Amino acid sequence: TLPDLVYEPRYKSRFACERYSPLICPNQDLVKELHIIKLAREMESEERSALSYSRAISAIKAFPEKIKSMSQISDIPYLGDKLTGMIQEFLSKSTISQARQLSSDTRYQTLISFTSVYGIGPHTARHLYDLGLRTFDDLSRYLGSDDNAEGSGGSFAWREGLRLRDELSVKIPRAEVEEMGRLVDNALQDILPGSESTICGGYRRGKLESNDVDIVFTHPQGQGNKANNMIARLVERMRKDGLITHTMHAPSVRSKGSLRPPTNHDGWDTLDKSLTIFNLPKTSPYYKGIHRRLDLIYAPREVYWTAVVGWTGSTMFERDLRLWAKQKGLKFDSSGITRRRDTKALYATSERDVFKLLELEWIEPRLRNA
Ligand code: TTP
Ligand code: MN
Ligand code: MN
Ligand code: MN
Repeated sequence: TLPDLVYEPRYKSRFACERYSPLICPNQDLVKELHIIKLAREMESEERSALSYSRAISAIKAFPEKIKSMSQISDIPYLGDKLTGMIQEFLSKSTISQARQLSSDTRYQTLISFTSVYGIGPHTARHLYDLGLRTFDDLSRYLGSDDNAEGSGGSFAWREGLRLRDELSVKIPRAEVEEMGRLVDNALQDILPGSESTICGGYRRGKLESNDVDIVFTHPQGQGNKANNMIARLVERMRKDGLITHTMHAPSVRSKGSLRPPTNHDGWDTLDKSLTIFNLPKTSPYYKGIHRRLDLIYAPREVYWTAVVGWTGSTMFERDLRLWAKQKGLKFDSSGITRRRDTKALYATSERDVFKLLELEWIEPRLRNA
């Protein structure tokens, strides 16, 4: 038989992990407009609707040419009647009326600004909005009044989040991300020589500016999920050096001495991690006195490359990696790949090997901006 000579463009795939998704696509203006509607759905916790928009946006990101007529889009997956109508509107007016309405809507604007406070999600933001709060000043007055009903734990975290909000909303340029990576690696080599670390997240996908820094690390002898509390030791070391000022989530500390198995606490993976607030030393040439968000993730040696793939993202790419794996009889998350029928663990020896095990064609990090 003849080989299949019909070239199937990748953008047609229903799986983001098969498509090439550049950081900036030819239809970026359309994507921006749809993104507003998606965010509005997220703010209202309309998860299904938000996911439909995410899927459509992600599919459009992989389309290789500028959309000029409706005839071009028939092969793009996830474009139902509603989305098709919006694209039609965009082609004639260069805007989408629903997106325009939303961007000038007080509720939308307020919910977006409240969720920009670390620790405040859509649910809390809606609650605060319903109490009549509209500005950060309203929010600080409310938190300061001590007659709020949120309980001390919640309001303490928000107060810190609010205090740091302006700093944490400043994006991090690549050079500073790299400086942070060096400082983390130095600390790591001090406590455990021979450790290895990779800066993942948006930085690895080529973003010029990141919202935070995600670093996955391991050690050649590191086995088991906790591996001598590597996360706790690294965080403690960096705290002593003044590099880390806050830790928001540290499962290793909470479950210290506990015999419970690792839990899939955040719905992502079971890896040991700490979500921290980082501060460059004054001696650094990049020092600007701005706190940064830093996520540290420890991966046992045998799942290091799976963790690197899992934390490189994008979120849609990760979501579809999980669905793709399922369809192949496998289970994928950052903490490992397992075969479903016998729960046998499959270990990858490189990033490319992760793709190979999943029977996926290689896609470089910069094309994973799904
Ligand atoms: P994020 O840091 O949330 O996002 P990002 O790095 O893509 O973009 P930026 O920080 O500039 O806003 O997450 C990094 C990747 O890690 C994300 O694409 C999916 C994955 N991830 C997890 O595996 N577990 C988690 O708990 C989160 C939040 C993300
Ligand atoms: Mn938030
Ligand atoms: Mn990130
Ligand atoms: Mn992160």
